[in-house]
Amino acid sequence: MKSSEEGIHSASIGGIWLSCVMGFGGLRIRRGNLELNPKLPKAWDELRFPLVWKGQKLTVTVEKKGVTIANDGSSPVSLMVFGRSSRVEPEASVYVEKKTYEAVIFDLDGVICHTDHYHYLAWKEVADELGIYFDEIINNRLRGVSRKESFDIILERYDKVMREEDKEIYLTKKNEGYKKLLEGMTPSDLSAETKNTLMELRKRGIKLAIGSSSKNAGLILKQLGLEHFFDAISDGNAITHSKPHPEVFQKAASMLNCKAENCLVVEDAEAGLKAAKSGGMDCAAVGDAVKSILADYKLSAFCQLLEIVR
Ligand code: B16
Ligand code: MG
Repeated sequence: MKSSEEGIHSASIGGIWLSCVMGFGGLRIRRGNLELNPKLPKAWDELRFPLVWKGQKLTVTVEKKGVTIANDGSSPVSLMVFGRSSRVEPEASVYVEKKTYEAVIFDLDGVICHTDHYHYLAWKEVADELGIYFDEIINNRLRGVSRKESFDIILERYDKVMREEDKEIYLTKKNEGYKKLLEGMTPSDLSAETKNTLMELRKRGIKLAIGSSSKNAGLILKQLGLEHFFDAISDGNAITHSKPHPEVFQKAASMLNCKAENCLVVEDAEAGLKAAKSGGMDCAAVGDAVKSILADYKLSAFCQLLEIVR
């Protein structure tokens, strides 16, 4: 009772196990999936614990730079380690290295804020005027794609050929409608979770940038009260190729003076994930993009970034 050097009180063993395995080992069971997100105290070199998961005997060894999971069972085990999906075959082990990121590059529409719905409403008005069928599923294809390319996707269902000068008229109309909707945005449109996560990343010394295809990125950030928050803003005004080309993220990385492999991109669009991967960057998906095989991390909540970037 005086101190643990005389032994540990048996009634505390469960608490100690929880502190080590769930605390430093970062073990969680979320939506029926096993997750490991370990972080060792500075003075520890290693933490090892046995585990039985769905009848399979595992041994988890946490070191400073990564984790080894050994499967002594007879069936494969799938789990998430540092936010990445891993699979350990029977009588085998895998080592997962902890990645460290210097910078996070955020897509804007659909990630930092939900202007993706405003895009939908503005396009819907144009489509209705032209008698073109348009719904939220088609709208998903416009995520991350430039204004002009978005209109070309909508026009796939148009039975006439539109002249370039007429296209320009509708593009302007759409943008005016969209900007009108943006006028109603205020800093309260930035969710508390997003704001707190951004602040915490900043506190951890991570460089933060925007990588958006939108030419309205500056206006959106101003409406949200974030015009001076990011270390770099790379947007649709300064690029010649829209996502899935990596240019917008490469520009952001170079503005931050960071190598591609040290950047993590956060995206809600398949086009954006492709852009990140072809630029040599890891990517975390939010929203519908989590279904993509390109996503290195699948976020079900924005604040999960804090488990990946630390
Ligand atoms: P604008 P992101 C993209 O922004 C949108 O996802 C996409 O739907 C839009 O067409 C594009 O910006 C261009 O936007 O018309 O404002 O220039 O997701 O890359 O931040
Ligand atoms: Mg987006």
